[in-house]
Amino acid sequence: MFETIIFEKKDNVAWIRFNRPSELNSFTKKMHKEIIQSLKEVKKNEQIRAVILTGEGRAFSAGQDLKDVQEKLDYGDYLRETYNPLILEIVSLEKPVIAAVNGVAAGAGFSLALACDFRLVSSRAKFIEAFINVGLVPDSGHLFFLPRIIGYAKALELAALGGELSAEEATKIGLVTKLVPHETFEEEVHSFAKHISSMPTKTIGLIKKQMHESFHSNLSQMLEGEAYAQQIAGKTEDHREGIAAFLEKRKPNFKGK
Ligand code: T3D
Repeated sequence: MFETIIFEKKDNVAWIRFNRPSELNSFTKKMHKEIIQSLKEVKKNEQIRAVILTGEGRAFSAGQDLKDVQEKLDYGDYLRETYNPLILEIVSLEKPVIAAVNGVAAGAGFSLALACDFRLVSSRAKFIEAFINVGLVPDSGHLFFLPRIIGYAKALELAALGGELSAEEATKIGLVTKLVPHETFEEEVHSFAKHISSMPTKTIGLIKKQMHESFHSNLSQMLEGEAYAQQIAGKTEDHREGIAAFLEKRKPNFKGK
């Protein structure tokens, strides 16, 4: 069905695998369309309670396909048409999105990992600030997420001066949810996602939404935002199940609704 990605579902978890390994999963227009289409499927399918983005072969993604870029006249228009909708699709999805960074993540590949909610990182992965090497500004939300995740000083240093981070360095500066030995990467990613997908995922979606709101809200607006989200969470089956399980001294069985 898809040409540039593999889309699979297993145990309430969707896997979106970038599938252009000989070009290190660099992004083309077609790939953007297919990733967005699969994320829309994740959004509407109630059985899917978490999604993993990862790469086939040795890379997560080397960013924009540089062979594709030559013919483009206006990069701004291209971003508006491709990367920007993709990043907004990830951020607005009220389900946990996991970047399983299996190998190199460069340029917009790095940006995509930043836009995800959690980053599980193989010991073989590295993050490369490729933009400045080709005279470009980091895009696809890079300048939004990086300072928020690791702080302004380090983010500016990386974005403006370039360079790369090993998986260990990225872990030290707080970029990584979990560093995983490459040999057991796939299993550990799946078990992490399976665990998240058994949590009150509707509430995780609400938390994610409110946390993004916090970036452009004052305290009063956030207090109201939290009250609004709590109103919804308080009416979920998962909340009732959580209370019942506590009182009955058993493990809760959450359904994500
Ligand atoms: O509007 C806009 O379009 C602007 C948006 C820009 C967003 C961006 O992402 S800008 C940054 C683009 N990305 C890069 O500049 C990274 C380019 N790639 C590299 O620097 C290196 O490939 C890596 C450091 C990521 C990995 O190096 P290495 O030595 O492990 O692999 P390699 O030999 O360089 O690459 C293997 C193959 O993948 C090779 O093809 P070949 O020679 O075997 O036929 C190489 O050409 C291809 N490849 C790697 N990256 C890209 C790519 N092909 C197209 N586009 C790529 N980005």
